[in-house]
Amino acid sequence: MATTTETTLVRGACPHDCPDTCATVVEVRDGRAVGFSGQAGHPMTQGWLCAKVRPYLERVYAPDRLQYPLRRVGPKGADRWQRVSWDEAIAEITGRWRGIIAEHGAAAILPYSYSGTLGLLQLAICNTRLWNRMGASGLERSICGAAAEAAVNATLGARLAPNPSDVRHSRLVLIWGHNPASTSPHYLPFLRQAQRDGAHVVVIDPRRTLTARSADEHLRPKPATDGALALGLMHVLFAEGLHDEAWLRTHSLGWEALRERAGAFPPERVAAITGLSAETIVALARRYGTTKPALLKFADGVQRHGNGGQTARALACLPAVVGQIGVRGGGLAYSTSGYVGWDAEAVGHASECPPTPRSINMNRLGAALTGEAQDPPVKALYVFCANPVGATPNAGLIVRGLERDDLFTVVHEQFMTDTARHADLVLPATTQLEQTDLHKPYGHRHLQYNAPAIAPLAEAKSNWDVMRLLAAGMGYDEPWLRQGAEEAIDEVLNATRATSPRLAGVTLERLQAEGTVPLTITADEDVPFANGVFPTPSGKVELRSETMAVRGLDPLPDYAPPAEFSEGAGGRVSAGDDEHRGRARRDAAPSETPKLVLLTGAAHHFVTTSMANQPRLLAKEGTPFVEVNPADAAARGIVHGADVVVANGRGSCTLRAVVTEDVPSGVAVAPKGRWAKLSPDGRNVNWTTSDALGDLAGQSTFHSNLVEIRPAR
Ligand SMILES: Nc1nc2c(c(=O)[nH]1)N[C@H]1C(S)=C(S)[C@@H](COP(=O)(O)OP(=O)(O)OC[C@H]3O[C@@H](n4cnc5c(=O)[nH]c(N)nc54)[C@H](O)[C@@H]3O)O[C@H]1N2
Ligand SMILES: Nc1nc2c(c(=O)[nH]1)N[C@H]1C(S)=C(S)[C@@H](COP(=O)(O)OP(=O)(O)OC[C@H]3O[C@@H](n4cnc5c(=O)[nH]c(N)nc54)[C@H](O)[C@@H]3O)O[C@H]1N2
Ligand code: SF4
Ligand SMILES: [Mo]
Repeated sequence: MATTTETTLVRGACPHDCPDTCATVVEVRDGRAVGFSGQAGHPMTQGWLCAKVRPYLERVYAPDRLQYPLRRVGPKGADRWQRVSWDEAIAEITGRWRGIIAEHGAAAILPYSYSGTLGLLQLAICNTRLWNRMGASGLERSICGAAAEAAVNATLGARLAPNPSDVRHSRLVLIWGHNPASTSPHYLPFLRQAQRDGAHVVVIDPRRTLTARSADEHLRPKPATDGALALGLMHVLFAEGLHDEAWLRTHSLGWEALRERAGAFPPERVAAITGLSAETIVALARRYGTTKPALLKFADGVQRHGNGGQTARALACLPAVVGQIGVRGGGLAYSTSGYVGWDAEAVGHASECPPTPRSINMNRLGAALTGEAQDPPVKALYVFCANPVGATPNAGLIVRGLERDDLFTVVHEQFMTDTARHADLVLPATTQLEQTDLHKPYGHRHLQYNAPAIAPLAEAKSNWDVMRLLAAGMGYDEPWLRQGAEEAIDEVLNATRATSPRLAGVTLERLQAEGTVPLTITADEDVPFANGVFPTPSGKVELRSETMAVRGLDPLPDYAPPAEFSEGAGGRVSAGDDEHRGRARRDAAPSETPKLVLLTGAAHHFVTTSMANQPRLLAKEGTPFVEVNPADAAARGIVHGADVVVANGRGSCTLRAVVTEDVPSGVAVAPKGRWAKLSPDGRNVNWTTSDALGDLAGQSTFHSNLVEIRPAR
């Protein structure tokens, strides 16, 4: 007789670096996850998951999931391993760390993590507590959106954004250097509805992206010229009296200085810089000045340039010029992460710890490992929730650093990534189905609790469980290094709620019972800044920003091309690394044709390198490719479907040429995320990307990347 086993449903959160922070439901039978879906009725998720996360159970139960701690037996990077016990692994790590601390100090230990999960416990708390207690080197987390975050904060005082569904009130939507059809897919149904109701959608992106395909208008400026375009629009708005002077007088600081700055950007000059026609620029300005409500939506891709900080400043100022801040259906949609900030002391307990001895910019990891970090040099690296060899610029230099015999590297991972394979010890990590967490989104305003649905696979452990073992192994006995998962989350929640009215009534019990809990946003706050409160130093929108001036930066938005475009690619390969530079230079053959700007934004089926090893998603994404315009292909003898070498002074990789009008002449596109070890020549685009820092907040500059492309022999 057949027995019916009971199915339980467990609510969770998608952990990935994505503004949608979907609410998930795991169906569990006999301790095994048998179903995975999006929660019906959730205001953002609306019952469906994106193409990349829908097959999540294939990831959870993948045959190549790491199951046991592994110790390297061959040379570094040779991928030869021996299984060890957790006790042995923890004893070895803490023993090595104690020796390094005794000889060099704890600053010689560098934790490196970023966005494998965005959870409060498994990321934020794990980023801080153990390392603060130890006095390890800090990490400057500026690989993604640091410049835009700083620019938006300086201009408006906080990163607040409209409810995504409020786009239905918009009559005009500018989607600027942002590709939500791939990177925030749950925004698209709201946008489509707005379009059906008559909103005009303009996408501003050099590439014809999935988002651009369904826009009403697609403008294709040259890369990194958006600051000039925004100032050019302001020029026309002010010159034609389309600015909202009454609003500017009441709510902003420095609008006359901005008007003067914009005066230097007449349409003809901006046309020469951006490659758009002067008529197009004037037409867009008039449309933006006369169609209301008008929403400007951007994300982080557009600011990953040497001048990205000033670009983001110009974009953040634009809605104020037309008086569209605080208007339903108008405004700036960048991020909702400013509604609540977790209480930093509860997260990291820094006040009970030694001061952080120094901070290393994560974009400079390769340089740091090969000589830039001195006194002490980095002697130990602990990587979790990140895959720097695949995702961090100037990857060739990172690999050289990881090959150092005197560097002790531990990687805590779900899979044997490009980074893990260079480790001395690899520790198996749980997936989101096997761990507890709390998620605060950056694209909407609902908290999402993630309850564990199944037991950890084999010997996998969560980040927090490993942190607790490491703390115990180091002999640290602070209670906040021993808490259970729920206890740690509860501590931060309570501390944050004590000062943040937006968490009023939000308790752990309620999160566990309801899964999804909206932030408490009062009616006068529902449209960001409608109450006229701007938490800047002046209490106004700072078009002229004192915060920027204090940092020694231009207080007004401006445009200058990124250094890469004037110095040439590879001009900034890390100082003192002549051998690497020489080798990389040889990879870049001398060429008669001008270099192309290589943009490496999001792939549709991966989140950076996460999922880029899942066979069915790889099949959908196809062979690693680079898109080249037909004119550029012809000039270089490049044939559609043939292999090409993409190279500059930093390094090279081999990709399949896709010859297409989807990219304009002068620009090439090869989406990020490919695993080097699954690529034709064992390298990905980040062998070419620059580790130079941008103009604000130590920002990465992935897209300011000049390359040569030639047929592979
Ligand atoms: N499917 C998928 N979704 C993702 C991710 C992913 O890897 N895959 N990554 C996640 C992460 S980590 C992030 S930060 C977000 C990023 O989200 P987005 O910012 O939307 O994504 P990107 O593709 O990085 O960049 C957006 C667009 O910027 C364009 N761009 C580059 N340079 C310029 C420029 O100079 N001017 C203009 N106008 N446009 C330019 C690119 O062509 C690209 O289409 O997405 C998240 N979501
Ligand atoms: N060329 C180029 N490169 C880029 C960008 C670009 O535009 N162009 N964009 C950059 C951006 S925006 C970002 S945000 C970064 C992202 O860079 P990373 O944060 O390094 O992101 P991923 O490459 O997705 O690697 C995350 C890793 O974490 C692991 N992981 C997932 N969950 C857990 C967990 O719970 N515990 C542990 N221990 N591990 C876990 C995953 O298996 C995965 O290997 O990439 C950057 N890289
Ligand atoms: S990656 Fe984004 S869209 Fe996909 S399930 Fe996760 S949160 Fe939702
Ligand atoms: Mo990112």
